[in-house]
Amino acid sequence: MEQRIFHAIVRNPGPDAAEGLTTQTGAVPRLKQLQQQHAAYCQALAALDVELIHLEPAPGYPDAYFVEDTAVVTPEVAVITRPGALERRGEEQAVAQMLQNFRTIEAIRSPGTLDGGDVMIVDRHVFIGRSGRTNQHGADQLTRILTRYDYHCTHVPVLDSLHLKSSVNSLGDQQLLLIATWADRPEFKDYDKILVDPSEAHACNTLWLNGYLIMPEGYPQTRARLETTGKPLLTLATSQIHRMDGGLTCLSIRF
Ligand code: CIR
Repeated sequence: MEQRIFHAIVRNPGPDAAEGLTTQTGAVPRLKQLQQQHAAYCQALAALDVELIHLEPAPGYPDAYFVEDTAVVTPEVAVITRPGALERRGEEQAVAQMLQNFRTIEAIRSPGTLDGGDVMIVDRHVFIGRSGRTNQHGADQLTRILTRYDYHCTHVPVLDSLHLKSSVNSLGDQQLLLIATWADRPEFKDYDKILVDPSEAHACNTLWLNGYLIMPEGYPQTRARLETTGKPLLTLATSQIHRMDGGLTCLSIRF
């Protein structure tokens, strides 16, 4: 069943937003265009009846606009993360302060590390990526917390991408969008699947929100496959965000 999203925390990209962590070796992101793409994203969410909560940029934290990594929010609880990249540790503080207005707060503690990009919630089932950012302690702590709220957690080794949600996302109705190389992974055997060709890997990071699918522009093969869902489809430019290893889910915390 779809969870209606009422709020989204977003954080405007600051003047240093193009200087964050990235594994992309191509061109350096253009700051102005990156900020425009972020603004268009915010507008798209607002048009889907989501109330935006804007946090100020965090000086010294160029990746802070990828807010998704700093908290995992369910209808019952907000779990503040301990980001896996040392450079990003501290971004979570302003997010925690804001979320305490909405939810009971829990937190991932040392030696645990966890990025929200490694957490995919599908109804009462939570998939937790064990990645370069999320360690076993972090995954175990989140499992313990969410089990108390009646969620069932599955750990998923992520060896070939930054985060779990770089490679798989929920489309609702028991359907997942996932990278074709993961098609036979046992963790996802109970779901219907739409596969993304590795040549369009970035399109895996499609956001299902209030009945709509929001996908990155420029991925025609994946777009054609997503059209078969019958769900209304929006596309957004993400070229500069992608240069920083980010995608559409990373830019907000939705609840
Ligand atoms: C980082 O490397 O942490 C950022 N440049 C990108 C984070 C993307 N976040 C996400 O996929 N949830």
